[in-house]
Amino acid sequence: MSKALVHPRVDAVGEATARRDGATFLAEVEPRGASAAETDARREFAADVARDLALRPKRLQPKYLYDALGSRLFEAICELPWYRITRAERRLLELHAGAMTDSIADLTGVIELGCGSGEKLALLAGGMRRRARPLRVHLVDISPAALDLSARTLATVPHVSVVTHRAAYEVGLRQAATSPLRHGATLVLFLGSNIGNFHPAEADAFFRTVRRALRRGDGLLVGADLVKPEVDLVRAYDDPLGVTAAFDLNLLVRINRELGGTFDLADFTHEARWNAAESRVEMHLHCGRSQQVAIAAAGISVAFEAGETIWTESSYKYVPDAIAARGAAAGFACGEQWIDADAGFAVTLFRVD
Ligand code: AVI
Repeated sequence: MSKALVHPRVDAVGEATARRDGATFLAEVEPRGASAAETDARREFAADVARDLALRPKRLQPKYLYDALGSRLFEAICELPWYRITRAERRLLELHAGAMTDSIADLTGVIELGCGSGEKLALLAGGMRRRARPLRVHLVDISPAALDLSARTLATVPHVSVVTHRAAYEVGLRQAATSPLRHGATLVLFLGSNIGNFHPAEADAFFRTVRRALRRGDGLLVGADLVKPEVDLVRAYDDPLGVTAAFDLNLLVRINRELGGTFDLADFTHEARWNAAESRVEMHLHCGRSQQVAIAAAGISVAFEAGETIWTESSYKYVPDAIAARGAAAGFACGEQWIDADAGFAVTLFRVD
């Protein structure tokens, strides 16, 4: 592993200077009329970047991949022939929506965490076989654009009413689960293999949080990508068209634009690695030559060695029993599992008994 050093100005005077520089930069680049929430979000981004680039190996958090361009690039990834998650899950929902929802008696509410386009929820709601009562749908996402698009998609589905929560999963889940209008049973959806972007301890914490928010008779539906041959996994995350590379590199573009970074894109290349011991695909940005990169809003100048990488994302791949075991450890009963053997993808239903 590299011995590259971060060189924030560490003496008391220098630290104060760095902090003032960062604050000055943030004030200069903040668009006129930015809300307090936007200003706070940018400050948090700067603080996270400063902390994570000081780690060994250097890291950046995957949630920052999704600015407006990053979200578009992710949508394009979902259309790529080498990235099969989205289509496999859609197929399973089309085929089994009735069975997935039938086993939750008196289903009147759905909470979707990370709502995407709303298309999957529309499939599920449209495929429900018995609909004695209207279905109240809570969409939870930090992206207003995703909430908007999902709400519009679901507006075309009969008997569905929509409530949006612009919030992180945990906060939105709490808001939706404590709604005074909640009655009957609730099904939480966590689709798209988003569970794969959690490290094991985070995945366990996620299952426990959802379990705590639910009551007897409720359910949780989780989509998870499965372990498959390395060549397929690596191609899914390093596609021949370079869309995933653009998605990854855009994080540096975003740091340059929003935080006054000096990353030279020509020096960084995208890399996807299968880490078999940890059962995850890792995305890294590989630095081709040694250099210093300044990030004004974070008040840092970071040293890179040639060959060093920034680890930007992990996508854990499961075997079917392992995903069931994660839910069971949090107190769920594992109901049924639907598997697309061709693409290697599973949707698992957990119940609260
Ligand atoms: C959102 N998430 C489930 C995707 C994944 O497969 O881990 C993000 C992604 N990263 C690169 N390609 C897709």
